Amino acid sequence: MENTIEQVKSGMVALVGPPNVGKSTLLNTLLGMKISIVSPKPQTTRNRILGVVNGDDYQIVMLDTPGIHKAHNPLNLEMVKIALDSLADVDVIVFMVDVTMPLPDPKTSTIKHLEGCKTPTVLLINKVDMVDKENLLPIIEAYQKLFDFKTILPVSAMEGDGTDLLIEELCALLPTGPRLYPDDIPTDVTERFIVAEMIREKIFLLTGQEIPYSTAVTIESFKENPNKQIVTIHATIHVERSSQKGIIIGKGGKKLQQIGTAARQEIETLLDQQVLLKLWVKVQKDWTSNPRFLRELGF
Ligand SMILES: Nc1nc2c(ncn2[C@@H]2O[C@H](COP(=O)(O)OP(=O)(O)OP(=O)(O)O)[C@@H](O)[C@H]2O)c(=O)[nH]1
Ligand SMILES: [Mg+2]
Repeated sequence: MENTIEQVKSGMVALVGPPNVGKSTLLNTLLGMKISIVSPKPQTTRNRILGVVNGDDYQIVMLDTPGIHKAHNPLNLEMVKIALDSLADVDVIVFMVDVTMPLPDPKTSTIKHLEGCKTPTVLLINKVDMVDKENLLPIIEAYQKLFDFKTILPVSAMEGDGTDLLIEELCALLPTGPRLYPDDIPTDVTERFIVAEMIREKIFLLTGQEIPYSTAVTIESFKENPNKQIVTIHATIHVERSSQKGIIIGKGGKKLQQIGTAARQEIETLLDQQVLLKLWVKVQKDWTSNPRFLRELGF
């Protein structure tokens, strides 16, 4: 009997661009589930988040990445490095911009990182739900002059507008081969990682100023009750200074409670189980520039 491996359009795609343009939103929309956290603040994503988008005749392995920005401290330098490293060894680059933002300067902006890359690059102009359609053409034409994009697609990652066309375009650029990942596993990140990220997302949503950028979350324990009724999760929120600890905890513990409730609800949806979430806040002095702690966080 002949043993043939199914051949499909299959390969790796890096999703890169400036912060806050909607990269993580797009990954979640394509997957039909939330694995990558989203917030209205820039520099939300800190890691490379792999998502496997499967169709009957394709498998797109998409890498969501931190927004490329001018980095100063070691944490941000690591984040930008993760994004730039993802440009190597992919079959296609998807570069995303926000239609409401001014056109980038090709010499100084993130676009300069595409120069010299031989990999075919698709430009996604995201958030088109925010502008009138008739204003799009001049924007597309202006981007055409900036770089030799294979194609330029206006999309709304949030509303899923233009994503079918994106998949078609990616399939046209991907090689034919076997699927690289099993087709029933949407990501390579662990549940523990996503849980920590969901807590971090709530901190991005519920606190201001420098607090989100001074915060990291680690999972201390993750215990499933033998009768599978409830999962108990203990997590630590690390901050850089003791004044920040007070802000995260809030008056009478209110802020921490808000963060915990919002995170728990989302973790319950993810795990499809009841969750008991316990949060601690710990000062890890100046952790964003502490190489050892950054290593502990997986950087
Ligand atoms: N109106 C509109 N808003 C969007 C769309 N896509 C994303 N957003 C919003 O834009 C903000 C940033 O979205 P993210 O997906 O976190 O952006 P990102 O590029 O992953 O950001 P970083 O991880 O910080 O680099 C959030 O408030 C999203 O809800 C879109 O298509 N339309
Ligand atoms: Mg992101």
